[in-house]
Amino acid sequence: ALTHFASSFYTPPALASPRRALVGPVSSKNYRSLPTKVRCMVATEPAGQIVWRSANYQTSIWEYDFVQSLTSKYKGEPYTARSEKLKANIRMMLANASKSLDQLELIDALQRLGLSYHFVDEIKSTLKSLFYKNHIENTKTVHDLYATALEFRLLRQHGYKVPQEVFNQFKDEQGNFRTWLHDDLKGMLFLYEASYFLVEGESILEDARDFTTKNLEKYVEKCNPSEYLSKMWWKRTGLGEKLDFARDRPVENFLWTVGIIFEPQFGNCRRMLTKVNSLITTIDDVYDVYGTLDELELFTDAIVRWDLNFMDRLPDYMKLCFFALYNSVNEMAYDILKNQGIDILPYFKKVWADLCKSYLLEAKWYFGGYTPTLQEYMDNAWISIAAPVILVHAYFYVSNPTTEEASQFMEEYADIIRWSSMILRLADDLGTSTDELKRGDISKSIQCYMHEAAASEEKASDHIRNLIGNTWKKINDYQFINPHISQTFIGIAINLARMAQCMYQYSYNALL
Ligand code: 0FV
Ligand code: MN
Ligand code: MN
Ligand code: MN
Ligand code: MN
Repeated sequence: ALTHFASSFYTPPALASPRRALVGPVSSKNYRSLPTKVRCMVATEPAGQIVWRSANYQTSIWEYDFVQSLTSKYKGEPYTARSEKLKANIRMMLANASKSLDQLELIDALQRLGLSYHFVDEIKSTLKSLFYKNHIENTKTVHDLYATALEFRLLRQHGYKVPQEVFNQFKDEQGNFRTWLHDDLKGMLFLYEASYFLVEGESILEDARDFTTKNLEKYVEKCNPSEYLSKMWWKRTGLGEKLDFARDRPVENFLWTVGIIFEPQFGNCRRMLTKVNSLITTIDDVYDVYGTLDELELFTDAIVRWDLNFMDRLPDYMKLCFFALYNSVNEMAYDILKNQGIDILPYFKKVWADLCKSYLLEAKWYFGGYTPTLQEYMDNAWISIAAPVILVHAYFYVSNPTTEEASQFMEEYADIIRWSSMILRLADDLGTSTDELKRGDISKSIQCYMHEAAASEEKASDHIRNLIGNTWKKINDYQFINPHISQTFIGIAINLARMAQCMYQYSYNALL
């Protein structure tokens, strides 16, 4: 009996015995010309017969003639002469370096760049004289940890067995590495690398490796408290794999955050917003694509109550989303409580509940076949685009407000949040509504306006673009009227709107 990977890969009668074609020598040409469908098939036969499968690989894109045609313009003159000149310069630098540390650093750089093979002899003689000076004649020079470790490593790499005891000077009376070394990051890193050149029985180097590993890890954690937590966070939620109807787009979600705030010191904010965006897009798809109205009512209720006890009423796929959202948002709020000492969970809960309520209203419109007026639509849609969720999360990751400032924020910033949200909504509608309607979704701003004003799609799109333009005027004015308000936050709100226009410029469907 033939078993197929998928019934659609049905074997055409003419090739009903594809194994025959493969018995005996088969030229690659014949093999390639077999129809793709046949190659996808697995044949399982009673014992003794051939079982044949194929990975269905594409044929090579590297045609022989193409590979042969590749050349490099860097061959021959003037590049040969230039490279000889540069090599001579390096030899001079190595010979003329006044300090041994300069020589060592140069050798290290050449090795790391993969260029040291040009200077084998020079490097050899430099290290030889260094070894004799420092370890045979024992001319005492005081080195810090970094220089000692660098010299130790390079000499060992090149076959000189420098004794491990050179590191004893960095230990205290009890034989432990001195605690002040913790702050010498560069020294730590170089000692760590040096420690890998140990041989059997060299316990000083073993200790060095443990000591530096522990402290370097601590340092990384201190710089980036959530680095470990966020790494593949998305994979750990399982949402990408388990919810096949939903978007699985962590990279695109990250790209948005780079547009929202790019400066290096806000890396943590970007990591958190990537999580937020991933949760938003997944839950949006639950409401727009997959959930029945009954299920969506239950889900909304569970989110509004923010209560795990309501989870058992949900279907399994919703349990997964609910639990992921609940854990992730609680964890973010916990982070802020721990690091900044304020409890902002109520604000997070509120924006997520508002979002789900706005999603539910849209679902009701959809299942009821209702087309609202543009105004009625927009009163809900600036929330359902999720910008308030994004912006409220962002606020707490870029500022360090007191409890009082935090509660003021929710009122004082309402306008700028609303305008930024409107632009995101309108730009998203311009970019996504055609496909959304095809898929089965509610009327978006364009369609609401077409319905209400009996306008053509073109006229309606113009109207929406006008609304975007008018909203920009308000945003621009806001900065003049409210000079006391956090510039960083206003920057985020503005950038979200700018990013929306950038992302949806050519319709966003290729990305989402
Ligand atoms: C867009 O999806 C979407 F989910 C956005 C813009 C929310 C924020 C997410 C990121 C910034 C990544 P879709 O067009 O399906 O949203 P609607 O609200 O139209 O269903
Ligand atoms: Mn998927
Ligand atoms: Mn959607
Ligand atoms: Mn939606
Ligand atoms: Mn949309």
